[in-house]
Formats: sequence, structure tokens, C-alpha cells
Amino acid sequence: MSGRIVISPEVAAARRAGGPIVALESTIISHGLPRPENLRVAREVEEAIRAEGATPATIAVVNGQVRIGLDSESLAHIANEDDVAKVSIRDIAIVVARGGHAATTVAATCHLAHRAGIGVFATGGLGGVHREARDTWDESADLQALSHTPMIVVCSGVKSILDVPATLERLETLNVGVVGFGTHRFPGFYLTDSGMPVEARVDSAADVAAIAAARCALDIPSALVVANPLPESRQIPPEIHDRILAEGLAEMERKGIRGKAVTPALIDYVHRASGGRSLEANTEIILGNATLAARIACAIA
Ligand code: PSU
Ligand code: MN
Repeated sequence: MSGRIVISPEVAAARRAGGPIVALESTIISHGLPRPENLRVAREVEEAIRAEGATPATIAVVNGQVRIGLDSESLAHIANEDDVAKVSIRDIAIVVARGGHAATTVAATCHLAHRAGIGVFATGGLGGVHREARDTWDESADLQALSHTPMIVVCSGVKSILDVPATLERLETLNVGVVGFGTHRFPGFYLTDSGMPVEARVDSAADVAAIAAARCALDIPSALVVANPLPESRQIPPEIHDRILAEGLAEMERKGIRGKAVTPALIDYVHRASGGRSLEANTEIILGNATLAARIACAIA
């Protein structure tokens, strides 16, 4: 590919062999988890994918180059440095042209992974419709990207910092497929059940692979979201969750935080207010989703 996109030797070898590959986003590393746990979790997630016999492809922009698969030094840079921008699809080219560094959101990662021939992607939570969207029009570009990128996206729903029912409506409007893994309930990230139903349930990686094959044969242009909940015993107790969430939303209002700063600021608030509990849940979510995505990638390959 052009010098603007560089595929790591590990990912290139997997591509040549037609082996299973799982794309990973990097905004969760740079803006979604606190230091120093972010780097540790990023490495554990890659290992979890290798342990299933698949190849991880963490995606980011380093020195103006899109990297599909990061070496150890680049991963550490994304995790530790303040000069890493958060980029969605519209922002990628600006950072590339200027030779900068950036972490990719779900939208940007889907776009770049698809371009690199990767069909499975694992993350924690998707962006979605914000609660005050009626006034602010704040809806993540992730949703648009999912509507026109054929990708299997394994996640634990969306955080309840968002308007979950509105997000599900938008996913329907945008033709994005949603299936619950082992459940008919849409997960609420820290909560096993967001309170909203999912029509289609799948129970195995092979189930997902069969749907992926049918989508491919039918040229369905959008993504399939595989919503994978935390087990109930591992969720944040709903009373604690609801209190922290209300406080976090009030703080954003007070500080007047807007635009793409909203998601990282809210996530950071929840991490601080929950005394490490949300970090533990977040780590478990990402590891679980990476493992499931690797199994799906293996079933497809
Ligand atoms: N939700 C999370 N953790 C995250 C994000 C979302 O639970 O780290 C990140 C993802 O990279 C997602 C992005 O694509 O935030 C969405 O940001 P925005 O709402 O500005 O589109
Ligand atoms: Mn936004």
C-alpha cells in the first residue's frame, strides 16, 4: 500500500496466510483508560487475541503514517504521550498530512481496518447518541461509519453516559445489525442489561460466522454489532452506577464540556468517582470482547 499506510510484519504475515486477524482501536488506549493501566491493558488485549490463535492489529497514526499493527514502542507512545490526537474519519487525513500522531476511534478504526482487508474488530463500547442530543446534535460519527462499513464489531453496547434507546433507534435507521451474544438484552457496558431488548440472539462464534458469511454473500454494506455483556456477577452495582453517572453528567454541564471532549471527560469522571471499580470492569470488558472477536475471526477463517 502507499507509504501512508504501513502494515506490521505480524499482521502482514497473517494476511498472506489468510489467518484470522482482529482489529483494535487506539482511542480507548489514549483517551479511554487512565495511565499507566492503559498500556498494560492494551498489551493484555493483544495477548488475549494471540492466545486464541488470531493476530491483533491495533490501529493508530504514528509520525503521519497509519499503522495497522503497532510495535511495542509505538503502542507505548500512544498510551503515554500528550501529543496524540483523537481522530474520527474526518480528522485522519489532517494528522497524516501534517506528520502527527493520533489514536483512532471506532469509526476511524473501522474505516482503516476495512481498507486493510480486516473484517473483525473488538472494542469496549461504541460511541452513540448523547443524552442532550436534542439540543446539541451530538451523535458519534461511529454510527455513520458503522452504516457503511462491513465489519463485525464486538463490544459491550454503549456506556449509559449516552442515550441508549436513541442510539439503538439510530442503529436501526442506519441499517446496522445488532445481535446479543448469549442474550436478548442489550448490554449497558458497566451494566449487564441496559434495559433495552435485542431481537436476535447468537450463542456461538460459529453462529456469528454464519451470519457474517450471509451478509457477505448478500453485499450488506453495514456493520454487525455483536453485543457481549459482562456477566451479572461482574457488573458495577446499578445503584452505584446510577449515582456516579448522574454526578458525572452534572459535572460536564457545570464545566461546559462539549464536542469530542465529552466522551473522554465523562469516562475519566466515572473512573475517578468509582474508586477503580469501573477500570476493573472496563478491563474485563475489553479482554472478554477481544477473546470473543478472536474466536469469531477463527470461525470465519
Ligand atoms: N466508549 C467507551 N470508551 C471509549 C470510547 C467510547 O466506553 O474509549 C471512545 C471510542 O474510541 C469511540 C469514541 O469510538 O470514544 C467515541 O467518541 P465520540 O463520542 O466523540 O464520537
Ligand atoms: Mn460527539
